[in-house]
Amino acid sequence: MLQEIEKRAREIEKEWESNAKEISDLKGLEELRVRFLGRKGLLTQLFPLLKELPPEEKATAGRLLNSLREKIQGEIERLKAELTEREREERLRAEAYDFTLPGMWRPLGKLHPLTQVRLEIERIFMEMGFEVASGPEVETDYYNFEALNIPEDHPARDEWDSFYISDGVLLRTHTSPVQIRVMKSRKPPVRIICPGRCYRRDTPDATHFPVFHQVELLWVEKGLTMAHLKWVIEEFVRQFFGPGYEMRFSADFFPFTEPSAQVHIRRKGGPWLEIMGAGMVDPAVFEEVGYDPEEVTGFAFGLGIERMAMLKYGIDDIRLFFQNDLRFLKQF
Ligand code: FA5
Repeated sequence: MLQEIEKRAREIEKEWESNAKEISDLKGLEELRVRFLGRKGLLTQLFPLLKELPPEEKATAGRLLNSLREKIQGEIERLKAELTEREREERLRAEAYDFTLPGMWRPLGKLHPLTQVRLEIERIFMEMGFEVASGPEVETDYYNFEALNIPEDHPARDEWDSFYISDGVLLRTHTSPVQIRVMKSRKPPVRIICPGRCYRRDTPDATHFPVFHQVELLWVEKGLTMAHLKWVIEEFVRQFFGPGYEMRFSADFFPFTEPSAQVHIRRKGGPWLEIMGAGMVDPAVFEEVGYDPEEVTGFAFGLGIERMAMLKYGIDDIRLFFQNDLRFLKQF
């Protein structure tokens, strides 16, 4: 019986040793502990046999089994500490940031310079008390020409040659039709600006493009004069450009304003650039929209956003805005 127990103990020890070598995680270790030392464990099962041995053999076998149990227990403790540490390190390694990796790079978009300029223009006029209005880019002959006192055979139409969608329907050549739409829809006083895209059959050159942007302004109220017009434009130019620029008014003609003017701007010493047409609203236009020209007066202008941007940023060719060359666009 003693030999039998000793033999079993040796086998268990061997089996433990080979099993313990294979262990790679805490879960496996716990399974092994249960298999050898658990309530029905391989080693545990030998202890009841001691009762059947004579006293002197019992002591020998008892020592043997106890020392084996202690050995296994000791190794379990050691493995447990080792595996815990290893698992902690693995977790840390998986969670840790590698600061030597290259950073993630995401290109950041920007507003197009024309959009930036438009927003700046809107800001200045909104602070002066103007409201932003809008109208369609596909317009009828009536709003684009007729109602603005430009009848069908008027020579001014040549200047604003456009792209026609169908008979009497065209891509608007300026933002002035919005004046008509707004005045027809409400009573004076009116104080609006209208930024928007315009189209003309202009051959592209350094200062012209077939698609461009204007900002229309219209102020109608009792008692407005040319002096108000001049102040609004001067104040706007002062805020938009700051010092270092010069402005000049000169006489012009538009069928829908009387008198009419054009405004040129230049950087001190640079070439003049026409930025807008302006004038006092013609009585014929007021009559067309149902306002009484004896009662109210008003003024309007239409300025070119591209030209404003060219002057502000020192750009000498309008075509750069539409080429989408990132080397150009990134500068703003
Ligand atoms: C007009 O379009 C009038 N509607 C302006 C106006 C409004 C006058 C209200 C009186 C009262 P004009 O054709 O001059 O006017 O154009 C005004 C501005 O638009 C020009 O000064 C210029 O800055 C810009 N512009 C005109 N055509 C082009 C183009 N092909 N490319 C770029 N900018 C242009």
